[in-house]
Amino acid sequence: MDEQPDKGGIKGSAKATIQLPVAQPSAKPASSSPPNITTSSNDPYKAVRESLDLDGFVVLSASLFPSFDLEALCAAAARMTEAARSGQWPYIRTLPKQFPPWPQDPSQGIWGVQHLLHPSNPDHLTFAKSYFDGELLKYVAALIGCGEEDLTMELYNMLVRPDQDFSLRWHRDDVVATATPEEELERLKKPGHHAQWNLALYDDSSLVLVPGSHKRARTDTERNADPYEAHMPNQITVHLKAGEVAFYNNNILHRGVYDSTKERMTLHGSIGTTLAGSERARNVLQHGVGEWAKEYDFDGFEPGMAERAKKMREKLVYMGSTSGDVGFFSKDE
Ligand SMILES: O=C(O)CCC(=O)C(=O)O
Ligand SMILES: [Fe+2]
Repeated sequence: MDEQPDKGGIKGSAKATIQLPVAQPSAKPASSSPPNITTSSNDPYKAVRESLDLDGFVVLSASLFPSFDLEALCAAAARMTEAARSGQWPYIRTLPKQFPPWPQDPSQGIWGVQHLLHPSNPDHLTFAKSYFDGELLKYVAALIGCGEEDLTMELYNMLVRPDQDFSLRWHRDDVVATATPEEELERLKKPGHHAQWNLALYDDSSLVLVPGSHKRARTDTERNADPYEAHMPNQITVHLKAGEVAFYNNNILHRGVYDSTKERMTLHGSIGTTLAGSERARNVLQHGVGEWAKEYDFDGFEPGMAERAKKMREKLVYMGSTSGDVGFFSKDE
């Protein structure tokens, strides 16, 4: 039963989680995610931003998002995963590839399902309700440091249990492994201009990261470590209970470690801002979202959400139409 999603609400068990305005102390072992809320602010959005800036990740309790319909999301996620595994949904992350583009052949198994908001997905509206959720967007704008009117639609994908154990190497999403320390720092000191999150529909302990590494170049140990090093100094595993949301800086040093015996359906989203100009174009458009965003319709949305979503979609379409050929972050890996 512990793999069933909960319904939000205040949860005494959400140890590593922000229960704003006061964090719960952690009773988990040191290798778990620590309680990383700073309580210097009474403004919950600001407090979450401080934690993200300091540690490079922050875990939010399910109780902060009461409008997420976890039951509907779980049912839709199960249908999508089934379609993806059986070759009926072509947008997939396939083993053993780490980065886009992924071949559309699921025969070696999948670890992700792409484009949950694609208009041809019969469940796209269910996913859209969580992506364009009013409260989520407030956190996203606060974390990016922009107004809600500046938000840009980006990606909504799902990370799922592979059929065999699989892992991603240590990486930063937008700094290549061959970067010199100077190049790393140069990139890391620029604002990220987006927010990225994992919303777990089942308990999920797949994301491993080194807190604070989003602000510094790799140490010699990190640089020279095996790409799949199981015990990087100071690494932690982010433990999410179903319904919890982890925001993380996508340039934190991190990896995914996937257990084929444990169900995983974790919604993996990102939202950007017009402040980014064309900086986010490659990271976003390499996933192919530019190809269908234009066709996205808002039938069935409640009016407030439709209005927000339309504005966010327009900005994505604009980015696609002005960016030309963006290429890929790491095409052959
Ligand atoms: O599985 C995860 O949560 C992390 C995935 C990841 O690092 C990536 O897709 O770049
Ligand atoms: Fe990543």
